[in-house]
Amino acid sequence: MKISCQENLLPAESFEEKVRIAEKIGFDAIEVWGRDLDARIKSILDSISTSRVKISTICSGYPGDLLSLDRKEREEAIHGVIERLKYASELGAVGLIVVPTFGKPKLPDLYPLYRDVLELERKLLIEELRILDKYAIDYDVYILLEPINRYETHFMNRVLDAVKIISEVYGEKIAVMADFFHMNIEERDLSESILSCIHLLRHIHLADSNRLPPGFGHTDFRAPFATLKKHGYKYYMAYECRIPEPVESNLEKSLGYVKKLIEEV
Ligand code: LER
Ligand code: MN
Repeated sequence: MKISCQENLLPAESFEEKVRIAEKIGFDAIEVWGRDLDARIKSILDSISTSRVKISTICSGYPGDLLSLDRKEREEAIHGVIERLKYASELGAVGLIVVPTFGKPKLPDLYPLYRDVLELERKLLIEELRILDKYAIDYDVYILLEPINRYETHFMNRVLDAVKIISEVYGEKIAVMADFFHMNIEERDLSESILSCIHLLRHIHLADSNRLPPGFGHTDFRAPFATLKKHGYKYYMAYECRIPEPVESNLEKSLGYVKKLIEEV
């Protein structure tokens, strides 16, 4: 298991300095945001060229909405995902994190043509993922579908929702990413949930119950970490949380806690 940290959590102005701090704290990689990558990719590549720190993943940052009612917005999202798959490949990252939509449904309820709006959304997303899978194969990176809790989206709240969608795409490069903060709200048992998607699991977001760093809330990471270890999970877990001041020493403290747990389970 390798551990990454989202770029915005690292207390520095320049990317070069963030890489230095990530390395000093003991992270293996940095997760970058998908915005403005065109302008930033060269300096990101330059910054990691002399470091052991890698780029684990790209988090979203594309325009549009894959489940918008407006064709232009869907096309923008499809194009934006394709562009970031290329960047992921150039950065040597595992893939791009994709949240199909935030908030309420934007499509109409077409009952009885579809059972409900969720069925229509699922069918639309599956067709889009079939298009995107071809690019992901070419670039040899994953599209990492992220289930998000019910307060942020109505669509794909649980890891099994993502597994079911992927099983209908018949794609090679569509995978699940599991976020401990969202799982803590939506799943009955963290370890069982991990187990239910382990064959498709290619990335994880790390946060405690209160979205502070692991060790600062009440999530019990032991059983899910043991499941990951038992099944030889070899991809990244990336910190996505709020870090209380002083940021650098709290990141260090939490990372120590996570590494010790992984060793112990
Ligand atoms: C949003 O809550 C989240 O978890 C992000 O990873 C989505 O991009
Ligand atoms: Mn997340």
